[in-house]
Amino acid sequence: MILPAQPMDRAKIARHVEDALAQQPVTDLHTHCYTPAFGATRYPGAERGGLLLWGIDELVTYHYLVAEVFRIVPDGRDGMSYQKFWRMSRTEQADHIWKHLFVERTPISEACRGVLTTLTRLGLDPNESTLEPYRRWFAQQNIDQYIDKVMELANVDSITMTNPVFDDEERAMWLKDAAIGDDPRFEAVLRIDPLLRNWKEAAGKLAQWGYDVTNEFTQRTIDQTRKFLFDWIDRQKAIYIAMSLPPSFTYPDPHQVDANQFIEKVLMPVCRERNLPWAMMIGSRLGVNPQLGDAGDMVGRASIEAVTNLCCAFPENRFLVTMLSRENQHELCVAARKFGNLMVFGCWWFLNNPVIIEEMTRMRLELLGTSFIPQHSDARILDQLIYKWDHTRRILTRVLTDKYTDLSEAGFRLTPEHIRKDVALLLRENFRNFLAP
Ligand code: RAT
Ligand code: ZN
Repeated sequence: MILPAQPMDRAKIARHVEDALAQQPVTDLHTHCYTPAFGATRYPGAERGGLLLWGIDELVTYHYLVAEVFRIVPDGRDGMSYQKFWRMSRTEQADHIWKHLFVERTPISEACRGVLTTLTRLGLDPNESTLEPYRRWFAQQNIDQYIDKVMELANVDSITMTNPVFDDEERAMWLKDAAIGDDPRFEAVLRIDPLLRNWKEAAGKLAQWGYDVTNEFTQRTIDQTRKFLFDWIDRQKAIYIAMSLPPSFTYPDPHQVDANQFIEKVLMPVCRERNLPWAMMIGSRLGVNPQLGDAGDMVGRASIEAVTNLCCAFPENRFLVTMLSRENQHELCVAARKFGNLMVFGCWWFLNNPVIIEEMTRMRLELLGTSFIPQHSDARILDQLIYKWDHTRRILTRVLTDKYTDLSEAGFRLTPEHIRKDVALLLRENFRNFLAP
């Protein structure tokens, strides 16, 4: 008779998991951070000098925190109003948020806690009553070296940008000098939401930019829209194409022939020709409260059929998918069991909270083994890479320790090498392999 393996002790498993997670660099597949060539926030003063946002005033005015401060000091109370807030300078907005969310209240929300973790990991005391000491510290940093420091603290080996070609400011920068994206620490992603959210308007823009495109899907329009995508994939050296889509997104859509045509005749062939995945981020209802700006978007439950129909109809294409509603997570996992061309990724936006990350990660491990990408940071402000990955690594430690303990108790001869291999898949290799199968 073969004797069952001696189970590895839980405390020992926890140590191996923690070490493996600390040592494994992350390839962060979705952020809103930019190379310094796009221009950066300037200190002192926290003036926006471009698209790379960093430093204390940006951290504190993150749109997740703007939403939270308007719960404490709502529009119309204590002389505050949406208009007044948006007229304030960035430093005034930051002071207002610091006072109400960090000094007068306990900063217990995940977005508040994130600022604290970031400051602490940078070696600063997060208990100051004003932002001035932090401002002085940030004013001494050189942005180029600071990127290295942040990447080292977060243990991130590559930052994937989001590059919305329909954003006028950003488009102009790429057109002026495509080398703007060339920085070995960053990779680009072609982001094209308007082509599905509003084809007619997007087609009008393409025509303005010199492509011979009309509203109708003639062969000429198809060819020229493809050319537009090829031009921008090449200019940006994009590693995938991304879109954020509303909860109502469906495929095929009986009411939106344009959207079906765009997917079938333009997007899928372009992705196939360039061997690029299409990242669908599904479930964002934009501008539910437009007065809140970026903070005014909402979540909505979406249809999983859109995903399964696409994976089935285009077996030669690859789909990176994240969904915003908690209610969609189980069916998205089940869909991934059916389609090898579907890669589930991240805990997006309102899901990026410990309680939900933990639940989603456990469910994904139980349904998909290690064949998914547990997280992306969605960092809009460079420094957030530190806390987003710190918090995620803590949760992964708990979840993986539990899972390996179960395995060990089931008789599996677990070694530190198994743990290292799995962690590498989850934090880096699954994404890299999906890009280049
Ligand atoms: O998480 C966010 O900051 C959102 O505002 C969005 O940027 C979202 O992640 C997106 O990429 O559309
Ligand atoms: Zn994002």
